[in-house]
Amino acid sequence: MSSRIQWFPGHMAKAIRQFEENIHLVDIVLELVDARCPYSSINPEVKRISNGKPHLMILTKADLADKQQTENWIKFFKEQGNYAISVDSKQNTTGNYLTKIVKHVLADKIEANKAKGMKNDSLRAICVGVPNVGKSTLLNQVVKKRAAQVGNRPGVTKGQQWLRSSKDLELLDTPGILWPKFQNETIANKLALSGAIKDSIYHSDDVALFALSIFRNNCRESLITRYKLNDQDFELSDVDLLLKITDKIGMRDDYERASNRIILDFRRGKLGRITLDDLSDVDDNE
Ligand SMILES: Nc1nc2c(ncn2[C@@H]2O[C@H](COP(=O)(O)OP(=O)(O)OP(=O)(O)O)[C@@H](O)[C@H]2O)c(=O)[nH]1
Ligand SMILES: [Mg+2]
Repeated sequence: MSSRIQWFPGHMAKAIRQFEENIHLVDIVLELVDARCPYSSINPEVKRISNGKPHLMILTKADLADKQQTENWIKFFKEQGNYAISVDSKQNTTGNYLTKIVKHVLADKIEANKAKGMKNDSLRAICVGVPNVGKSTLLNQVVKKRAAQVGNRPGVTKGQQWLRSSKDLELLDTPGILWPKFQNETIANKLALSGAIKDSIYHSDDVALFALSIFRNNCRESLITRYKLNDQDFELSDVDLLLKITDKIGMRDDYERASNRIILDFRRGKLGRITLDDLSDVDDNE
């Protein structure tokens, strides 16, 4: 799949360049990853560009991810020396929670500012992450208004935008960034499934087949209920299972339409809370 897709359009290069240009303006980097694929949505460029700045990993859309898996991933990231939290940005309390954590991570800086008599100096944060991960939604929660445009497709935020909260925090919202090279096709599939990649640049049947290969182990009961399957259907190959589902949900042989349905059902949480990344996916050579 990755070989067939132009992953790195010009505006991605521009977004990375802007991130590099603005890193010196901020006190902290908020790196958003999708709780459903927290490992696959880490952008290896972010740590490099952050250049040692305080860094907070935020696992977004935790309401859609498996709770236990999210805890496992947070523990993993903390063991790697990161600050890490998970959020559900649909909750109105999330903005205050994030402000509190940012102030905790920057406690030393706040103390130093006070000592210099700069008590009211704003803290500045930049928010980065793959497209559609929930950057603008989260920042809107912090500033408590719809200051940034949001939408359920990648590429909604087109340029950088400063947002200001009443709590001494200035936040730089940025367009989503994908990186030049994907380590492998699995990562590309997970990002496509979670909605980080424009629908027009992948084949929905490829992504749906990938999804079924995971879901048949992760959420078999949900598949049975939602698509009117039975246990024997799971003896079928992924391709035949997709054709079976297509038929069962009344789409005859339009497997592409059925593929889109499966992808959307996952994204909307209709198949339950599912995490695509497993700790066993971690590459020990990193
Ligand atoms: N269920 C759930 N949906 C979320 C959460 N955060 C964001 N969303 C949804 O995800 C979609 C994308 O949100 P945005 O805030 O526009 O994402 P973004 O990262 O700014 O996207 P780009 O600007 O395109 O890079 C929207 O439909 C949000 O409602 C969350 O915590 N849980
Ligand atoms: Mg945005």
